[in-house]
Amino acid sequence: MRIRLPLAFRNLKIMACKDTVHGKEIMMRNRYWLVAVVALVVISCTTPKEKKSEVDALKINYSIRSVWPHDTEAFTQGLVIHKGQLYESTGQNGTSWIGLVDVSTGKLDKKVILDQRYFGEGIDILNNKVYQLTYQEHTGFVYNLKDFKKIKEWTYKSEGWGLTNDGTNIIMSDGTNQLHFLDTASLEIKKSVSVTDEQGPVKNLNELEFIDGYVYANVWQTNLIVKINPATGKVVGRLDLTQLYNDARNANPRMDVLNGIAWHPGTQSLLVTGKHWPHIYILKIDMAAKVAK
Ligand SMILES: [Ca+2]
Repeated sequence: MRIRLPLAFRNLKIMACKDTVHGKEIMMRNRYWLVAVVALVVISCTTPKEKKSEVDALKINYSIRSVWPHDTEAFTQGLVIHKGQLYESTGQNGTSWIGLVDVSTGKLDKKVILDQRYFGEGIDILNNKVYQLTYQEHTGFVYNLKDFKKIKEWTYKSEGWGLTNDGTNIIMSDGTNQLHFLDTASLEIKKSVSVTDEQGPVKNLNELEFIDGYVYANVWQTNLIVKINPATGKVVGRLDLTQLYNDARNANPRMDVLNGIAWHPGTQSLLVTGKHWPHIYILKIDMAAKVAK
């Protein structure tokens, strides 16, 4: 790439080379100019690329419809709406529960309180049953939705992170870039899909939500929710919620990462929150896939 220096730079460079009396000074000046020219070349070559990468072709646009309160005591792991009611699961040993959320206060009517040896993770509701994962205990629980009585436990080899369903299968994340599709009766893994984007595997897939044929997953320790084609594992959209993270941090400096996605079919809204966040944000999002299925 040919770099054309500004006229002032070219003239100064010639002046420095003409000075043959103070040789040491010339060397120092030449070094300064070498640094300046290298810096100019670096800036000239990298700035356009950096600007280009800032524009995410997969960006999902959103707007905030409303803001609900959220319990800042809740170390949110799972969020799901079922028949118009909002349920939340929380984590950490000793504070892991499943509750029905009072959306006017954010407080949970606790239905399940896990023994403190379990670190609760994601939940999902399908066919009047509630499914719950634990983090590193390799154990999942199934409850009757009606009374939250435990009806089953199952085990799995991986860690347990997030849950959702596609109407037929339970879909599970485990902190890798894999989505596992479980049979609802046996809870055996029927198939797994590797999630990738332009850069390769997308690891740390966490809380999940199945919306209109796609799996949405928030990526742990980022402000991103990725939209995934479950048939191919390809990421077809990215929702950057840095603005909401900053808003939540300003309201509660003790807050933790983004976690918690629920779809409200009645209002076609996406509910998002995070661990110890003081708010649940109700979003309208652009539902169009950004690339072909
Ligand atoms: Ca969810």
